[in-house]
This record gives sequence, C-alpha cells and structure tokens, in this order.
Amino acid sequence: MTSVATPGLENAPTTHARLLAWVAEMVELTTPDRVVWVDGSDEEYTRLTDQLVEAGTFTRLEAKPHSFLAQSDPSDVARVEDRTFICSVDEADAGPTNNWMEPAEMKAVMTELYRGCMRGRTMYVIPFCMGPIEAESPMFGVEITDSEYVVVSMRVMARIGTKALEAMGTDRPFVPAMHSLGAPLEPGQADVPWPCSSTKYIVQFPEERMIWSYGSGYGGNALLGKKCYSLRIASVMARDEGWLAEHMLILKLTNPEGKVHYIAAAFPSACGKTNLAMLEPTIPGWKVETLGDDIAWMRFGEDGRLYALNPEFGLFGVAPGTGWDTNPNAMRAIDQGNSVFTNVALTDDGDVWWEGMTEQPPAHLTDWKGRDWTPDSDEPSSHPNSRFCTPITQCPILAPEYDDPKGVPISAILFGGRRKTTIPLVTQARDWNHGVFMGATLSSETTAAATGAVGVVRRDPFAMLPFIGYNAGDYFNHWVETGKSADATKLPSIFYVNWFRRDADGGFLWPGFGENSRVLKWVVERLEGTAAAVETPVGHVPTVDALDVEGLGMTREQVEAALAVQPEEWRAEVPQITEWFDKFGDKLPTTMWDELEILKSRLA
Ligand code: SAT
Ligand code: MN
Repeated sequence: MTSVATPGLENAPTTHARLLAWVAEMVELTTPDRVVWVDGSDEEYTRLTDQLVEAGTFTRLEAKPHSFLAQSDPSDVARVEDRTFICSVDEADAGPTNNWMEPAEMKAVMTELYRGCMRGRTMYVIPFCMGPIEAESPMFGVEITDSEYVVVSMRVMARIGTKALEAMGTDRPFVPAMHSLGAPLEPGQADVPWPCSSTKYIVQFPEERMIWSYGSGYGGNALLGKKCYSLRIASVMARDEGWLAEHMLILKLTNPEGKVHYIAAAFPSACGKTNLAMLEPTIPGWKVETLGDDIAWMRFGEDGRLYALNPEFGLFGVAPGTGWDTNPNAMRAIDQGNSVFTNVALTDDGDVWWEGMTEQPPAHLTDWKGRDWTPDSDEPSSHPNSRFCTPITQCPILAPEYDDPKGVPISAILFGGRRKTTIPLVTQARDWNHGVFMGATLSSETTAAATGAVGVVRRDPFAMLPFIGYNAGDYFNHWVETGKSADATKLPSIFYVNWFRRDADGGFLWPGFGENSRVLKWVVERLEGTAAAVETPVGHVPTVDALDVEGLGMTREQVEAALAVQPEEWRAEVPQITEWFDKFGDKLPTTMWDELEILKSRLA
C-alpha cells in the first residue's frame, strides 16, 4: 500500500494520466484525510481486516481462517432499485424500466453530496479487472471508495490491485466507479460500525461508461464491479459491440459417456443460481462443475458458437437456505475461510450460522442485529438477504477452464423464475425468437435481494429487470438481432424452467436442488436429439416418460402436474404479457408481438 498525503498524488504507483486526473478531481471534491492505492496484497488484507475488527465493523471468526462477520446498519441490507438510475443523455434510452434523470442534473445533485463526503476518512483507489487480466481486451475499472469493507470484498469478487494497475499501463481505457458511504467524520467524532447515509444514489452514466454510487455499503450498491459495471454498463457496451452481458450462471455438465455441455442460466436474484451452478447430480454418472454463479459475458467465437465468461472472481451468495443438504459445495467453499459474511448470525464458538445451514439450529446465537437469539426467538437469526463472499477458487468443483479468457461454448441457455403456478418444470423454445420471447416475458415472485415487497409476481425480463443499462425494448431487439447475426445451427437452444411450482396444498411439486440434474439431463438429451417431448402451446415439454424420475418416489400424476400446461392459466397470462409489452411502444421488436400472436392462436 502506498499512502499519499492529499491532495498531492506525487507517489501514485501509476503514470496513467486519465486515472491520475480523475483521482485528483475526486480528492479535491471529497477531501479525504489520506489516499491509499490498493495493491491487493495479503499484508494489505490483514491490515484492513484488523482495522475493520478494531472499528467494530467486523467480528473475527474463531472457527474459520481469515474470515469475518459484518453486521450492517439494519437499513442497508439490499439493493435499492428505487434509488438506482440510468442517466443516459436521452431519457428514451433509459426506457420504461429504469429510473432516469438528466446526467447534468444528477451530477449537480451528487456533486453536492460528494463535496467533503470523505472528510475524516481514507480514500481507497482500487484498480480492478472484470474477467481475466490476460484477455485480449481486458475490461478494466477503478473504484474509488471510502469503505474498507468494500476494499476487502472487492478483493474477493474481482481481480484487483497492482496486477490490474500495471496491465492498465499509461493509457488503457477503464470504467471510473466512484463510491462513498456518505458519512464524513468531524474532528473527534466517533465512527459507527456501519457508516452509510439515508440518502442513496446508485447511478450509471452509460455514454460515459461511468458509475457514481452514494450512501450505501451493501454489495450490489457498493461493489461497483458487480451489477453496476458487469451488467448495467457492460450491457450497453455489449449492445454497441455485438455481444451479451447477462445475469447468468455458467456450468459444465458431463454425461456418463464423458460428453461435455456448457449451460448458462438466468434467474432473478435469490432464486437459486448459486445452488444450480454447484449442483451435485443425484443421477448416477452425471457431473456438474462450476464456472460462474451470477454473471456471464457472451461473445461469438471464430467457430460461430457463443462463448461465455464469468467476469467475477468470487461468490456473493445468499446465505439462508445454503446448507450441507442443499448446496454442499458452497459449504465446502465457505469452510476454507477467506470469507466475509454479512448479516448472518454468530455462534458462541465464533462461527457463522443461518437458517437452513443445518437442520437443528444451535441453542444460542447472536443474531444479525447483535441480539441474543434462541430457537424460540420470533425472528430469523439472519437477514433473508444475508450473504457469504468467498473466493470462487475455493469451490471444490470449479471447472479448470473457469478463467480461460476465451470462455466456454454454450449449448443451452435456461431462463427461470419463481412461480407458484402456470410455468411447467421445463419447456424448450421452438427456436431462438421463441426463446427471446420466453426471456422477455420471464416473471418471478420478488425476493429479499432488493428492498420492497417480497412474493409479488413481476415481469423480470431475462432476470435483468434491475440490471439492463438501457431501454429494455432495445435490449430485446439486441437479443433478436444477435440470433439473426448467427448461424442458427450453432446458437444455444433456449429453455424455460420453474423449480418453484406448487400443488393445491401449497407444497412444491418438484424437489429441486440436486434433483434438478434430471432436468439438465433432459435438456442435454434434447440437444442430442434423444429425448421425447410433447409440443404444447408454450413450447416443447418432456413427456412423462422422458423425464428421468427413477428413485424419486413421485407418482405419475405428480410428474404430470409439474409438467402440465394448463391453457386457462396461460390465457390469464396473455393480458399481462400484452400490458407488459405495451410499455415499450415502438421499441418493442415486432417479433415479440408475432410470438404473442402465435401463443394466442395456439391457446385458442
Ligand atoms: O446485487 S447483489 O449482487 O448484491 C445480489 C443480487 O441481488 O444478486
Ligand atoms: Mn445476482
């Protein structure tokens, strides 16, 4: 770490002119007490985590090496979608699904918030790279932050520090990502364990490829390489350059004959992406390996196939519901330590616990708000959006090619949401445009990953609703155009899955978790032309006999119920889709209306 007295940047470890100018400008605006250039070293990690323990932000976990528990301010626990803005020059480019403000107006508002906002604090400059630094065109960013928690978490989630800065050279482009907790300290003022502000802004300036964030320390609001860069800004780059930046896991599936398929899958936040990415198949001979659990960047390779790359370097998974029976590989990754846990409970022997980790809760815990907790307590011990932040390299089933800058060729894309009714366990699209229609109309019941009501059905196109950095109508069109530009025989096949359908008594119709390997098996057998399907109004659904349910103990009726396409349920869906599409006016590609007409006529 190099410490530099403000405002001079004489000892900065770079001569990158644009970077130096930007840092100098932000120093002058935010007036931190000191500037630290983050190098990403172990010594730095130790120093910062010691400091966080001293400040009361972190509790050191006695039971896991180099691991810490952070308890946030109870108001700062999730992404704030109503405070998230796409400040494109033209309002129409933000579209009907994003908040918008004129860039100059937003900059004026935020400049006043940023003025003096780092007083009494340290400014950290974090050079980072999303995806491998060895890539042909490495995707650099630099985050400025006044949060040690952000520095420590970014070290897990991205490739950061000296190696990124050196690769940036003197003039490589980078995404400037400005972050402040918005909690300056007056001389002598005591700090709180989780500084933040009640005023929050999470802002993307798409034309400038720039991010400004203020007031929150929570992951998706503050680790700016993640949703802000790798989805909102990258989706704009992808539109302009002819690739795809998507909210998708990437997994490698090997069948008993040793044949490999790579699958990408989009689900809204907190719908099981991490679990699917690390699935342990229950069917003999099948193997899953992990490449990514949240974000995929996909580009066409020279052979005409679509290749996916995980730009991240860590896992930022939902803790509750992650356990030895639901996701043993995540548990094994976590157990190796080097992790930051946020808003979970602390055990009396210095470990973490959350709902769903073990069947029996410990007799006593300290809950995420620091209160005594017993199994008789009224509230859960951990916040429903509490998180583990763990290096992906600790995943025991990490595929060796996870950091190949070329990416891996994708055979199938899955879309999925959380729906109690209507959507069958799995449906194969007839073709690319039908698959785009499935993505564009994806719906899910809301979760705790964002503030707001939980359990309400909303359209979440491509599981990207909060992450599309431009007009969603244009984004659908980009998907249509992507299909047109490609050799149709080489495009991935598209599927729609729903693990969350319920029976009349409210019970899940499908056991989920490791048993989802049976659905993956059918998907792969469809690609290879060996599995049977029935053509329904909504696409190809497995015949009851085509889905391998051996040993599951499900009755034929139960399998039928999980796979059923009920025309009356779908007829009720049509006006909702129409209303959804109407939002986009001229921006909606006509192919989407055509697909809706096909659906209507098939339901008639
Ligand atoms: O936004 S986060 O990346 O912090 C978590 C999520 O919502 O997927
Ligand atoms: Mn996510």
